[in-house]
Amino acid sequence: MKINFITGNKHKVDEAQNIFSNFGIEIKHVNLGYPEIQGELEDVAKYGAKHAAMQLGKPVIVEDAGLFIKALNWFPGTYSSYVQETIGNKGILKLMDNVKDRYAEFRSVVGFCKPNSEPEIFFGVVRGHISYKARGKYGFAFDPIFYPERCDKTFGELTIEEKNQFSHRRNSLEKFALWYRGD
Ligand code: ITT
Repeated sequence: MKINFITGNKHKVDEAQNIFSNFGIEIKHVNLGYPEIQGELEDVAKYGAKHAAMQLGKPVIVEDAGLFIKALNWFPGTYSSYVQETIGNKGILKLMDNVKDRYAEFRSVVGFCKPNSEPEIFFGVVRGHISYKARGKYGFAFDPIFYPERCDKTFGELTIEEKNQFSHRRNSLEKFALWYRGD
């Protein structure tokens, strides 16, 4: 089984490839780009999947994700990409200076769509907290400042296989994979 994954983020492709290998699904990476409307992750994934499926003329998945920090009113959320590129992890740690409630979660929504049909979405989340210091050389973006629940390492200190055992992306892609295979 093969599926077209529309993304410009190579890290997502590597993670998805590793996750799907458990489910007998192969990925074809297509860096087509799609309009990211401003809105909730679900809306972005639905609109993006529908648009990309029409443009490619084939079934596709897209994935929209973000880091949601409770004490910052769930910022950066859907602005994660922009925030990572501008203030980065240093900026987030600064905003979290002296903040006691460090609860945060990564959320991921996979959108699947065939041309001329309506999209399906699959939601994934991983709970955790924001570190005081960036740690680790693995992963990407916010990984070095995020401790998943019941883990004494940040995502940045986990190998891709370890992160993939319980990440937000694992949860959303696994739901999709089971549905796609018809389990
Ligand atoms: P595509 O939209 O092309 O797939 P993107 O990098 O723009 O790639 P998103 O809009 O879904 O993807 O991502 C929002 C940002 O959230 C992303 O750029 C990272 O900064 C951050 N992010 C998402 N998943 C992450 C993860 O697993 N680890 C660390 N940061 C993550």
